[in-house]
Amino acid sequence: MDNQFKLLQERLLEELAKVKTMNELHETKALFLGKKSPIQELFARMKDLSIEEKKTLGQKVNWFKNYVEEAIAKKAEALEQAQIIAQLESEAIDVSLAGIAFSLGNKHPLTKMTEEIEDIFIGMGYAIAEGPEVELDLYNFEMLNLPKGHPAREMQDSFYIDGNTLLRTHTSPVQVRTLLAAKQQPVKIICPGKVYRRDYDDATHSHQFMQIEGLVVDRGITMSDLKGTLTVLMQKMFGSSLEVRFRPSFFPFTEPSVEVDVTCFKCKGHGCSLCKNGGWIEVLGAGMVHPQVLKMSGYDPNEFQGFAFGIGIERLTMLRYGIDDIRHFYTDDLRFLKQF
Ligand code: 2U9
Repeated sequence: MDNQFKLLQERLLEELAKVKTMNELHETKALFLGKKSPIQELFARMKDLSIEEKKTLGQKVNWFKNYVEEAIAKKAEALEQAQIIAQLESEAIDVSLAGIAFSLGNKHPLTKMTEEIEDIFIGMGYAIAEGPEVELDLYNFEMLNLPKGHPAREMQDSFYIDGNTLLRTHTSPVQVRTLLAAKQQPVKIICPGKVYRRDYDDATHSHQFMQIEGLVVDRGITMSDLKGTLTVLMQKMFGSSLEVRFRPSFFPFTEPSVEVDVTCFKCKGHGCSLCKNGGWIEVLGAGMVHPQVLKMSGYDPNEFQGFAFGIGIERLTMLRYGIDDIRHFYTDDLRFLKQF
């Protein structure tokens, strides 16, 4: 009998040595303690033994059972440990390896300039309005005091889609749409966006460029509101010591109209190549909204007045950073774009 246990013990150790997985371990356990195992056979045989024999065999069987369970538990622990070690090894990170460099992009200079101007106007209580780039002749020209055949239309040679539809030549139609929707309520907006003109592309012209236009319509708006607002804008952008000059000009949609110059921010007005020795740089156009334009959008010019302005984003960005060719903005050369 003792010999039988010894053999079982040896077989158990042999089997356990072969076990590689938890499943195999369960199978081995069943082999030695399960229903058809030799141990169960011994139990079954016990009923035919004397009390004394039962006692001795019972003790041995129990001892063997404990022995098997302990050996199985030890093997289970060893398997778990081995699995953890294998996992750790497979997931190991070599912290001394060189990393993969992430290249962080940056905003396009035109986006940066647009956002900077937007922030200044938001700070003065303006809302941002946007509209379609494919526009009706009615909103792009007619309602801005540029009827069919008006000579000023030719200065904005346009991309027509059909007789009534074109790519907008300025963002002014967004202002017209806003006025119509506001139905005689005051309006205070800026309109950033892309505009299109049939132009030959060169260092200072592009058939597509960006504008920000602004419009304030309310009771009692005067030319001094226009001057104050645009002076604040320029001083916030180029420094508080900058001087602003308003020269008479002409636009069909404003009366009176002005061109706005600032003291050259490169030479502070002494004269240099940037300001062509004049000491002043032209930065934008503006004016009081023409009474006819107010009337066409449903506002009584005797009750409402307004001022409007237009900024060419490319030109302003070129002046600020000393960029000599407008085409740099559109050719996606990283050597250019990474400088902003
Ligand atoms: C409404 C009434 C008036 C918009 C204005 C300008 C003056 C202007 C140019 C700047 C450089 C165009 O991009 S540019 O070539 N724009 O000088 N724009 S006043 O006036 C409006 C607009 C809408 C209803």
